[in-house]
Amino acid sequence: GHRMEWSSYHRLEDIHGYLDYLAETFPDVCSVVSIGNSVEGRPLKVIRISNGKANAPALWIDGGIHAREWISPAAVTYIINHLVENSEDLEADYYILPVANPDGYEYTFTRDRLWRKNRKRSVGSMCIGVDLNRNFGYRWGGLGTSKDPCREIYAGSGPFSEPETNAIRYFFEASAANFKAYLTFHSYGQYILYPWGYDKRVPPDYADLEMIGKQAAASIRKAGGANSVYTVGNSATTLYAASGGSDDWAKAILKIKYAYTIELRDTGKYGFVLPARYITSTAKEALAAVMVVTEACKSLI
Ligand code: 0X9
Ligand code: ZN
Repeated sequence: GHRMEWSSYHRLEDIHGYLDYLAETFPDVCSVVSIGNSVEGRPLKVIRISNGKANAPALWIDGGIHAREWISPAAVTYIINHLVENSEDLEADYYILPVANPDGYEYTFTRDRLWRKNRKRSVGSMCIGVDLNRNFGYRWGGLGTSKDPCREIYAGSGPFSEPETNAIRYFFEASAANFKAYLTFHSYGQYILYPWGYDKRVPPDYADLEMIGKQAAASIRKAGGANSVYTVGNSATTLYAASGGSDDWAKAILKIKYAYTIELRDTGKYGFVLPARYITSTAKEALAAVMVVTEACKSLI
C-alpha cells in the first residue's frame, strides 16, 4: 500500500492501495475487507475505521456508485484520511466503500469519461450496464427507471441482480454494527437529499432528516465560501423521482434513520468533469456534512 494526495483524481488501484496502506500502518484503528467482487471481478473494498470505544453508533459511507462522478471517490478518500488522522477523537464507527462501481470507474479512465452504469452484459441486447442506483430492492422498477438495457437508468433484470449491489446487501445482513446513518456521495448539483426517491412522499420522521440536512448545509457553507450552497430536500421533489436507490433501501428495509444522498459540486459549469483543483474544497464540504451527521447519530445512542 501507499499514501494518497488530493491534487488529482486517482485510478482504482491507487485508491485500493491507499486503503491497504492505512490498514497496514494503523492496524489498531482500521481494517480492510472485500465485501464481494464486481461483474469483471474487481474487489469491493470497505475500510472500517474505529477506535474501539463501546456503544458507538455506526455510519456507512459510499462513493462511486456512478462511474463518471469522480469527485465522489475523491471526497470519500479525503474523509477516510481525516478520520484516520483524528482517530483518537472518534465517537462513531465508520464503514466506507469509496468505489462501489469499480468496473465502471476504470472504464471512465480507459474508454468513456461519461460512463455511468456498471459493466454487466444483458442477454438479448448489445447494450451494456445496469444503473446500480436503480437496482436496490425497495420499490424496484418504479418511477424513474427503465427495463431497457440501453438506457442510463436501466434497473437491471431484478432487484439486486448486480454483484455490486448484492455485496452491499449481504454486508448489512452479516453486520452487527449499530448503523444510524447511510451516506451515499454522488455528483453533481450540490444537494442533500433524503427519502423518498421513489415518489414525492416523505418518511414519518422526515422533519428530523430535514433538520439535520439543513445543519449539514449550514456547516458546508461555513467550511466553504459563496459557492458552497447546498439545497436540502426530499429526493423526488427536489431532483426527480427515481426508484431502487440505495438511500430508499437503507431507510425502508434497513431502518437506518439518517439516509442521505449527497450530490457534491458543482451546479453545472463543469458537471461530472469537475477539474481536480476543486477536489479539496469539495471534499471539505463532504467532510463537514459527515461530521454533522455523526453528531446526530451520537444523540440517538
Ligand atoms: O439519479 C440518481 O441516482 C442520483 N442523481 S445522479 O445525478 N448522481 O445520478 C439521485 C438519487 C437520489 N435518490 C433516489 N432517487 N433514491
Ligand atoms: Zn450519481
